[in-house]
Amino acid sequence: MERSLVLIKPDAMQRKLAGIIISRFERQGLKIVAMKMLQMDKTLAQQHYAVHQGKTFFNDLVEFITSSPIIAAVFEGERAIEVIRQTMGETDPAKASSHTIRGNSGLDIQHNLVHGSDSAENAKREISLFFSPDEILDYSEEIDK
Ligand code: IDP
Ligand code: MG
Repeated sequence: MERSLVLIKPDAMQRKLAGIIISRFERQGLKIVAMKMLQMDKTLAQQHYAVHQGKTFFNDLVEFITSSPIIAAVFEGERAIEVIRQTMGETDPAKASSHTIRGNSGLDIQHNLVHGSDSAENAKREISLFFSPDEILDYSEEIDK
């Protein structure tokens, strides 16, 4: 069982695509175990995107991700990291398959709607930036009538 951090980015919130994005991951059999809406500050953005520090697009990326509220969520399931990356599509919507979220609805490489962790190690690090352990809630997938 794996967990991945998903961010519904400012462009997705502004375009009212949050529900569709969440729904696509749920339909892949992934379970929401944490979720919150927040506006990221510069410190959190720089920590979250620390691997990109020094790149040409870093400052624009931090400015964009902090520009408006987002939804942060933890999805859990088998191969969750890979399933989410495949469902999102490639970073640049112009290169992503039209069957993916980014390929179908993303506008450009910055406005690509969604973040998903790219490895188990990064998922762990990213989840801990957004959620304390007691905000991650496990529950059965059986319907409890
Ligand atoms: P990912 O989101 O598919 O994992 P990364 O390479 O980790 O892609 O880049 C993080 C984010 O930075 C991307 O989702 C995108 O919003 C932004 N980004 C990446 N490359 C560029 C670029 O060349 N120009 C502008 N923004 C970029
Ligand atoms: Mg990445």
